[in-house]
Amino acid sequence: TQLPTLNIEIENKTISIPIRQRFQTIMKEKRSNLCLSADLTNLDEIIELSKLVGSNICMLKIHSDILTDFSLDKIQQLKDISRKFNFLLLEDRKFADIGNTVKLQYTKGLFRIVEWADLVTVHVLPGECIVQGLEQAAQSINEPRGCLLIAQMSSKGAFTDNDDYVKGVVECAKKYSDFVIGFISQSRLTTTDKFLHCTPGVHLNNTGDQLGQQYVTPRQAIDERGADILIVGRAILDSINRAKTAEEYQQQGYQAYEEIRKI
Ligand code: 5BU
Repeated sequence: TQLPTLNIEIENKTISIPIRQRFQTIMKEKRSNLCLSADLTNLDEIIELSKLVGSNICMLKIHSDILTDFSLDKIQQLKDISRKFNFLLLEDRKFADIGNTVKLQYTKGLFRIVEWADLVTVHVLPGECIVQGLEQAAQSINEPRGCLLIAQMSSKGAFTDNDDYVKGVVECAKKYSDFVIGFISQSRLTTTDKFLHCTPGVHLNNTGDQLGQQYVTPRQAIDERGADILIVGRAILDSINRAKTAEEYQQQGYQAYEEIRKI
């Protein structure tokens, strides 16, 4: 099945860009492998923050179910900003149910995620049917959509710390590689550059939080954890100057990425 692609008009010619290629182009053009995890409970505040750091990030990740003021109007505003500043929107939904249910969760309810999120996160615990359900639902939208499979987690004692499980996730990614563009991971899982490895648990000053989160530095995430994309939340959100801190993570992250991945 052919997934819809983003149609962009250039000199009256329409070209189609698949989401994987678009992501890689954004990273190169903006010299950024920084994904801001905007874990704030107010969408108005996220909208303002996205304008402040829009030029520093390649992706903005949100949890729509923690927002107290979610509306489709406001999420459309965020989508417009993401197009203007050229970054992707990731809804960290962590789908984890059977194909039929995730299809409904992706398209219906208050959030109608498929209408605005370029990417979503997915647990493969239920088996490959979860990816089939989401991919089917994505075909109702005339814009490119993709997902990141959660292969490994950053939290202490995660049950994803199991080789057989991770192997299964990688197999699933290979089988559905039109829709699956990468992983949420804590190590390099494939030798090809086809799959983007996105790594949460990144902080320059802390080693963890009180609830099991475990941090490494941007350089360690890339060098030791095989990251392409750094997912950074509180290190930026809790800093005194969010814009300046985002710029620091962008610069440190991309410099290490260029050196280590030799791109
Ligand atoms: P932090 O503030 O940088 O710790 O936030 C990390 C974000 O990444 C947060 O939104 C988590 O829900 C998300 N996350 C994570 O921390 N670890 C994981 O393994 C996965 C997601 Br999957």
